[in-house]
Amino acid sequence: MDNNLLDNLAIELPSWAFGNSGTRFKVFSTPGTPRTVQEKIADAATVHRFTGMAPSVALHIPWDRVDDYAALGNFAAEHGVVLGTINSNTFQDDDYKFGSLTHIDKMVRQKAIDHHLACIEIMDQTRSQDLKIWLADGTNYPGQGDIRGRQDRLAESLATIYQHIGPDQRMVLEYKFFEPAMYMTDVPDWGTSYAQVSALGERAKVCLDTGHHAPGTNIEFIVAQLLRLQKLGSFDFNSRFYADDDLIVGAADPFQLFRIMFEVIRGGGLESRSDLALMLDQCHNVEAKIPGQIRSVLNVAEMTARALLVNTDELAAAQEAGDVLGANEIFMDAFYTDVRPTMAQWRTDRGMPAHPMRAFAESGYQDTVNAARIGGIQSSWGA
Ligand code: PSV
Ligand code: MN
Repeated sequence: MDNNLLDNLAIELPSWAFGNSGTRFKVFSTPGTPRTVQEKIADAATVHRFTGMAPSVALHIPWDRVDDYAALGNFAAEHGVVLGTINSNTFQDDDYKFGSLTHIDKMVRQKAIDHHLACIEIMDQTRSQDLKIWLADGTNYPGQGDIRGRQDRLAESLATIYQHIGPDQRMVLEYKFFEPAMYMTDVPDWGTSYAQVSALGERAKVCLDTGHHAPGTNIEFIVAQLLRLQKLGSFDFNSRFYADDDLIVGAADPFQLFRIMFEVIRGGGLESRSDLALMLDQCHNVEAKIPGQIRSVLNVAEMTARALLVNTDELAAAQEAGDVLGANEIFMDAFYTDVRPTMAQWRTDRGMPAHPMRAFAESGYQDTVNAARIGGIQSSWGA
């Protein structure tokens, strides 16, 4: 495999990772938590400064609403990053209790559609490529809703939104098999997302959030299949032990991340012509947020570097020869290789700190923002 592909690795950071978050039991606050979207962008830019691999920041609307998005884009550029994916939010308004794009009431559906059109207008100003749609739509009890009717309404709503997606823009539809709806969700799996986006056109693709699968799901298979079909638009990376835990990517299962990155590379997802977007979608409930994001970027980079070590010629030969254990050993040899020293050198060669976690800790950035960000309301869910 081509080691230069590591130079193409770009990981988008979610603005909400820098705000406070928690479980339904408690949201803890942290010193230095951003109060504004500008402060979130400044923190994201800091992650990029220390890793060189996080050049863009995703926004969530309305959490990151501002009056002047072009000015926000300039602010980001001054900090060395760009604004990325615009995430819509139709899950925190009372009108959406029984759904948004699938709602039985046409007025509510229209309200949800209008929100997405407003997001597209923001994308025009921020020059964002992707509109990411995740819906909390679904039902809690068998019989509560007409599954088929909800699919039909979803298709109609998405088609209306898609008509407004510009030639340089894309729509990505994220799936999730549970939560907040517990009996069924309207976009539960990659098959449903694929069916819905395929009906729309080329610029509609699937978003794969690694935390949105049942335990034991072979996620790398889904990656391989969607890349093969040219329908994998983006990732929301995170890791999970139990449910949609939104923990640091690669923390729970580094081997799974390795396997996913192997298929990304195999499917051309790191080639310069690829438009596959790699994004984090995480919450840092108890750990420090900026180092949490640095760690996440490093985890993706390290598993990518390991996946690039797989000797694919030897692997293909072993596969062709039916050498089961030989093929497995080639794969595992790459996974077990510690790439941290070579990654440190790779960074030094590019004028980056060899050890980003250490360099950030020594930089004093956290102390500075802790002292500066006194007063105001810390960003959190819904703010
Ligand atoms: C839903 O669980 C999700 O993964 C979606 O991507 C949302 O936009 C994100 O979390 C933040 O709530
Ligand atoms: Mn997500």
